[in-house]
Amino acid sequence: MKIKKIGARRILDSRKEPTIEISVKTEKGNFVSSAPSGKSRGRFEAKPYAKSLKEDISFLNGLETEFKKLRIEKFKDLKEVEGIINKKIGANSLFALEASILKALAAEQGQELWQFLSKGKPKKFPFPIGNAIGGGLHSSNKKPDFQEFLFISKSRKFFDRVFINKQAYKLAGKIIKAKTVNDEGAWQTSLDNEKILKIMDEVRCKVEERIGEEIEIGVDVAASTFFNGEFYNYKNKPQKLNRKEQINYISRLAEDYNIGYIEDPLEQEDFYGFSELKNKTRSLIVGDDLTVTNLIRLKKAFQNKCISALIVKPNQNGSLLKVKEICDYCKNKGIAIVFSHRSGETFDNTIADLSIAWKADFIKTGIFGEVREVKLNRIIEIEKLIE
Ligand code: 2PG
Ligand code: MG
Repeated sequence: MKIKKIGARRILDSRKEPTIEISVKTEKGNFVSSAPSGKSRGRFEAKPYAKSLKEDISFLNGLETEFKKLRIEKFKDLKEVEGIINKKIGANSLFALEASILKALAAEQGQELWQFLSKGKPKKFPFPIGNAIGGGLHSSNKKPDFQEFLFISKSRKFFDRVFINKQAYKLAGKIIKAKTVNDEGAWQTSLDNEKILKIMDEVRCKVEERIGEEIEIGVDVAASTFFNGEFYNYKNKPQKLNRKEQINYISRLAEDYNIGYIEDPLEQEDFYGFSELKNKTRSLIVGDDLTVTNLIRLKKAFQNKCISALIVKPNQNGSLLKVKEICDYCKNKGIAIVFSHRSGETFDNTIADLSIAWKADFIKTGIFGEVREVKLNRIIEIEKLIE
């Protein structure tokens, strides 16, 4: 495949904050991708831009001659692209660039992106993890300390899973009499963690009773966002917990409210705390800020038996070659893969195709709001296509 032109520009994400969009022009057309951006960003995640968005854009727009010389035919040829880039742009820019190139490559072969990146038809579809009630850095005013209260429908078909998560979301909103949503489309409330968990558990039981299908509840504690270096400093309700107390608190909540999925229950440097908690509970213990889509941190988390699932945010890393390596490592070691959106999103649906191609177990991409739904709808479209 020959690249005719690369165009980088600034667009606004769902939070109206600037992000990067990159188009790759080939004989087959123009292929566009954009990168999202996080708010509760892990301290160890790769920088979104080398120096600034503006400088990444002008660097990319100046590479026309180098890209014109390239011949790329397969996924592994992204190595050539990364050679040209030579670490001169940040993770957001690299992700958007590689995603556009892969879309162009797939089109060159008359394939969908997920098809190009995998062999054969998908045998399974990820379980969608939907943010129903929000707190922490993603919400405003008096709010719960945990960042996300999640529903995970375990229905057989992806289409039904999305529908059931939405039913649970609506019911939860009704019970808490929610009026506003946060930047991820999750309901905002001033209730505390435990009151919300009680309601989530109630909704779970009602939905299971009505629909006759299993639905799980989960939380993203995002514990680093309220850890002050010594204590977990809760504001609603106020409590200061040390490491040991935090582990006991989370494992008690998991037991009392049947929480099946717990993301970032401890701060991003406490590998041993993660493994202590994992020993104490049957819930899935998920690394996000701990592991930041980075193979070295993932290996450390595996060696210390910290996690049973990994959040994969491609723009936390940038290189899709590395993201694939991370997915392969997880498959090898029996760690579940959770592809994830960011709180500031765009209409790009690349993660939907990646989650299918690289056999993710879950996809966390919200319930409500167009930028979230495009990703779910893309997977529904793939499911219909192969039926
Ligand atoms: C998270 C994400 C997405 P952010 O912590 O899992 O929900 O948040 O994009 O702000 O990092
Ligand atoms: Mg998280």
